[in-house]
Amino acid sequence: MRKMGAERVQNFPLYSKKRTGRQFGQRINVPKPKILVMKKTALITGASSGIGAATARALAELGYNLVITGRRTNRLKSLNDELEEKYHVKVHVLGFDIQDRFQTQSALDGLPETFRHLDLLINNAGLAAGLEHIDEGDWRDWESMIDTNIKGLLCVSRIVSQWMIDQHIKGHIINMGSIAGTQAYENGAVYCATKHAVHALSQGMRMDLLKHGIKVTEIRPGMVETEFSIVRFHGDKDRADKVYEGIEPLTGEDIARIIAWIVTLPEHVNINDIEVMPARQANAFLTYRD
Ligand code: 8X3
Repeated sequence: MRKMGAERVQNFPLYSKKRTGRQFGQRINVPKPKILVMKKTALITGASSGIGAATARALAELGYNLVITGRRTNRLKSLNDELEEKYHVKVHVLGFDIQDRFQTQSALDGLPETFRHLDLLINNAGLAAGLEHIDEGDWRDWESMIDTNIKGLLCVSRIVSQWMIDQHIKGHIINMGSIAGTQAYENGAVYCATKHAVHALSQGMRMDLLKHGIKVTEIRPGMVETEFSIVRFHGDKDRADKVYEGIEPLTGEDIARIIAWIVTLPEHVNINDIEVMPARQANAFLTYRD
C-alpha cells in the first residue's frame, strides 16, 4: 500500500466507524463518520478528444489528479484549464507522439515527481486508418495503427507498470480494446490485428502483474461516435457520418461512465474485460438501423 501523506487522501471508499446505539442504559454515543479521502493520480493517453477527454472529465469528477497526454497540446491545455477550474484537481499536460518510443520515454522521464505516483493508467490512444482490402492497403496507415495501438501502448505500459511496481502501488491499467479485438472483419485486417494484439496483451499483462497487485482491465467497445471514423476515412466527414446513420452509437461519455464505475469498485474486485456496444448493434457485423 502506498504511504499516506497529508494530502494523500483517498477518494473512495468512504470509511466510517460503526454507529453504536444505547445499550443497557448507557448514554448514546454516535461518533461522526470519518471520511478519509486519498487523492489518486491517473495518466490517460490520447486525452485530447473522444473517449480520452470524456474519461479525463469523469476521473476529475471523482477527484483524480491527472496526467493528460496526446499530440494536440492546445486541446490538452484547454482541457487542463477546464478540469482544474471545474473540479479543483491537479492536471499535468504531456505532449508527445506515442508512435515515437524515444519521444514517449523522454516525455514520461520528464514528468514531475508529484505526478509519478500513478494509481491508474488508461491506455486509450489508438486509431483506425483506412478501410480496404489487404492488397490495397497503405503502408503508412498500417504503420500508424501498429505504432500507436500496439507499440505505443506497450511503451507506456512498460514504463508505468515499472513505476507502479517500484513504488509498491497496487495500481490499475485499463486498455482500450475494441470488438475488433475478438472479431476480424473484411477491409479491417490490420486494425483488427492491432486490437487482437491489445486483447492478447491485456490477458498477458494481467498475468504478469498479478503478483504485484496491479489490476488489468480491457474494454472492448463497438460503435462509438468520436473522431474515430473521420480519422479512419482520412477526414472524409460525410463517409464517417454514414457509419452511424440510423443508429444511436455510443459516445465517449458512455465509455467514461463505465471506466468511472470500474475504478470505483472495491479494491478486491477486477473487471477483466467488458464488451459494450450500442443497443442496436449485436456484433461487428450486424446492426439494426432505422
Ligand atoms: C471500433 C469498433 O467496429 O469500428 O473499434 O471496429 S469497429
